[in-house]
Amino acid sequence: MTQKPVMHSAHWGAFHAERSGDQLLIEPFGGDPDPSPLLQNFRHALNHPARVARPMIRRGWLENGPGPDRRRGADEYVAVSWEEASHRVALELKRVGEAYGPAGIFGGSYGWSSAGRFHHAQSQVHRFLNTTLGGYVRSVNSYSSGAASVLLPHIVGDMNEVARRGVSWEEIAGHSEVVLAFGGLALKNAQVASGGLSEHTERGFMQRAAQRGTRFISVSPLKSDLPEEAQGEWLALRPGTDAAFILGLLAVLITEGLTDEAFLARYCVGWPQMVAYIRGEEDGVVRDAPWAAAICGVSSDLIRQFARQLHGKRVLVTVAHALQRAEHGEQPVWLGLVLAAALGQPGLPGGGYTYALGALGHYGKHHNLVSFPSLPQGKNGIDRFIPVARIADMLLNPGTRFDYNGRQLTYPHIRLAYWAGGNPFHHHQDLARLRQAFCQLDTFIVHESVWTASARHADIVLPATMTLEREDIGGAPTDRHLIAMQPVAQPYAEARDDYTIFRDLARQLGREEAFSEGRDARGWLQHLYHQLQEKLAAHQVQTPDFNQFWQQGILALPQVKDGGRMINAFRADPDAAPLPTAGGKIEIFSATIASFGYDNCPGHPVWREPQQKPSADYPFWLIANQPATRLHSQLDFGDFSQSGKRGGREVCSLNSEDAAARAIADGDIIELYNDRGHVLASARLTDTVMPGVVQLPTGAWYDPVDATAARPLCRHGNPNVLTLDIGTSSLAQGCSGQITVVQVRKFAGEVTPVQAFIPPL
Ligand SMILES: Nc1nc2c(c(=O)[nH]1)N[C@H]1C(S)=C(S)[C@@H](COP(=O)(O)OP(=O)(O)OC[C@H]3O[C@@H](n4cnc5c(=O)[nH]c(N)nc54)[C@H](O)[C@@H]3O)O[C@H]1N2
Ligand SMILES: Nc1nc2c(c(=O)[nH]1)N[C@H]1C(S)=C(S)[C@@H](COP(=O)(O)OP(=O)(O)OC[C@H]3O[C@@H](n4cnc5c(=O)[nH]c(N)nc54)[C@H](O)[C@@H]3O)O[C@H]1N2
Ligand SMILES: [Mo]
Repeated sequence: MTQKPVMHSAHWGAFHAERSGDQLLIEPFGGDPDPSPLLQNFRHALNHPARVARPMIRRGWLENGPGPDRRRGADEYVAVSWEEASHRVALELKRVGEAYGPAGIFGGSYGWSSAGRFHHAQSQVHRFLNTTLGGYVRSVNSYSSGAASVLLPHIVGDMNEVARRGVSWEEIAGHSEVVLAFGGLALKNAQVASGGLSEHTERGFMQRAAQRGTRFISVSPLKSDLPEEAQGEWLALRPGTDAAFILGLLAVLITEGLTDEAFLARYCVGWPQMVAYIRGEEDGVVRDAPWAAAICGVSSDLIRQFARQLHGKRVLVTVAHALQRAEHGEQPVWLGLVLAAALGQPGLPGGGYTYALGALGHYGKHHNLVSFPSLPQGKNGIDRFIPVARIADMLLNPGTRFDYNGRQLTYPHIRLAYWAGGNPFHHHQDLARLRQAFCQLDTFIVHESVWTASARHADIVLPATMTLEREDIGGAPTDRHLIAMQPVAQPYAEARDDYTIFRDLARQLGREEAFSEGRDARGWLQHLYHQLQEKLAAHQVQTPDFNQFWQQGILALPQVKDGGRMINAFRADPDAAPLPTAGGKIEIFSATIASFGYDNCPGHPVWREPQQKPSADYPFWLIANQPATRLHSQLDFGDFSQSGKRGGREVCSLNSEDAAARAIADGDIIELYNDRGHVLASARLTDTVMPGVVQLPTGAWYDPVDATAARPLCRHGNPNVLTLDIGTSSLAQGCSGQITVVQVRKFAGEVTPVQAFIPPL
């Protein structure tokens, strides 16, 4: 059966979809100059065997009732009717709510879910818990930018202002002479933006800039972090050592009189403290080029030449999210800013500092005049939270105190966790420890459309529709198209959308009106669209009515060119337009951060030895970065994601010489391991990964041979079996999962097929 193509949108692009038999034909939106191949992951997704067909309850929970249980992750499931499932969920929420209040419920529900702004699952969970149970323990910051989003407001300004309204791609194409990208500018990453992006323009901008003569330099352990189009240079640096490298560059600039002292004096606070630290006046350690070279694995000559080449040029420094997703991840973010300041660049067209350029399709873009309204969340009656990546610590250590951004907080005792639209067994570190943490709960409820590892650890799994099975509106503040996301199929089996599930639960809890305000899903879409119309009308912009918008499928929105707004005004007149920091200037030294007294994040940026570093037992750095073939774990069974695997297993790239030393051939199944577990992957030999480094992307669904093992073996290739679960520092407590240390060998055990996509019993 073939139907008319409909308009739809994902985090990785807008498209037309049409059913043809059991396949979907996907045609990228015609206005997209460089559509993402990730779209092809939808092709066979609708009826994939990994779909959750019916409400399911874990046998142990069904038989014994709520309570801590070590069988989570290794139990059977029993199919139940919707009536029974939602009745049991409602009763359990009532029980926990009455006994412990909102402080017993964790509703952070971190995760990317789908592009539609109404069915945004995390917003639905929050609204539901606020309107029915009076609130929940929430999570703050993100896995993306945990360290940076806490640090940047202290030293220059809000992260979104710096990343999204920093230096624009247009300015780079027109003005930058050097783009120094720590962590590179991989096009694989800019394919994606939350809420969707209808036009992929990074490739074109890099081409334009390179043609004009911009010199792109990628500092990274992987050559692939800079696309061909940039015609750039690759500087291979040991992972986790960028802070030392930048200190070495600063030392050269200082010694050779190449710093912009006038800029530093007028626009910054704390440069003298930085200089004293580099010169060793604080502790006797001189941080010069040879000192940095020994840490980073490059020559001191290279550091000297590199520093000299930056002087006198229009230089833009950008630091990828990846660098701060590591122990002391605050430091390279801070030092990137200090380097830009020492060169006197912030506020000049195409120069200065921008955070995470190219890491997401949002960054370096223009903004819509007004943004699409989000679903109102209601009021959370309690103010208890954790930094998002401290979830396992919280579940394992209730009542324990921890540091965060100058505060001492206490982990609450969580009895029930509710998740929709995220996959903690994708995003979190040290999965064996995470399983232990989830085993402490009384009850773990998950809405999912597919049997992810998180669903397999839940007590109650409620089948959710996929985005393709419902109507919604897709939009992002940096995308000039609003998309009417039209359904292409009926819900799979018994799946329901998150809103319908919550509305039914709210009814059983006697709070339906508070949750729904009497609207069905279409009613909410119209309501949110009308709010957008009103916001635009206040700027004299007329828009078609909802029905017309729905028929045309797309609406072009007016934008403003506000890139660099904050920093340009500051440069023009720092007294009239101070930065939103304590001193109104760029803080090379922050008295606020110093006052917190954290040795792992003092008042000015530093180099601190990480707890993890290569050793005789675990000599390799593992880079666990974002996958090129999917968004996180989403649609890992999809056509494009599968095309990147070998024999169904994830591919691990390693340097040919390292492989030869271990008699590993291309295509061999290798085992990566450390104290936390073992992971199998297919070896790919290459010279584009520096020696001493192996790379295994995130997102292969966790497939433990024995989930209850203390050091589990994942036969599919999920690197979070191996990553260490510690915060970046006492300041931000961010996720540090980007890098860890491992040993690698040819796998000698029995190889069994990947079973991650076969639903549990
Ligand atoms: N080691 C390591 N770990 C990392 C990172 C790293 O660099 N290294 N990166 C981190 C980063 S930056 C991030 S953002 C996280 C990402 O972590 P997540 O955002 O948790 O990952 P996703 O795979 O996007 O999870 C979204 C889930 O929502 C489900 N879903 C989609 N739509 C709906 C819906 O409408 N309703 C419901 N109920 N479910 C839906 C999908 O099936 C999927 O399972 O991972 C982090 N983890
Ligand atoms: N295709 C695709 N794109 C995505 C995502 C996805 O899942 N798939 N996820 C999106 C999300 S939610 C986010 S937050 C962003 C994340 O954006 P990032 O965190 O920046 O992305 P990564 O690919 O994890 O890392 C970028 C590169 O940094 C390099 N790197 C790692 N460690 C170091 C280091 O210590 N020093 C230096 N100099 N370089 C290092 C690695 O080689 C890596 O390829 O990506 C977004 N884009
Ligand atoms: Mo992220």
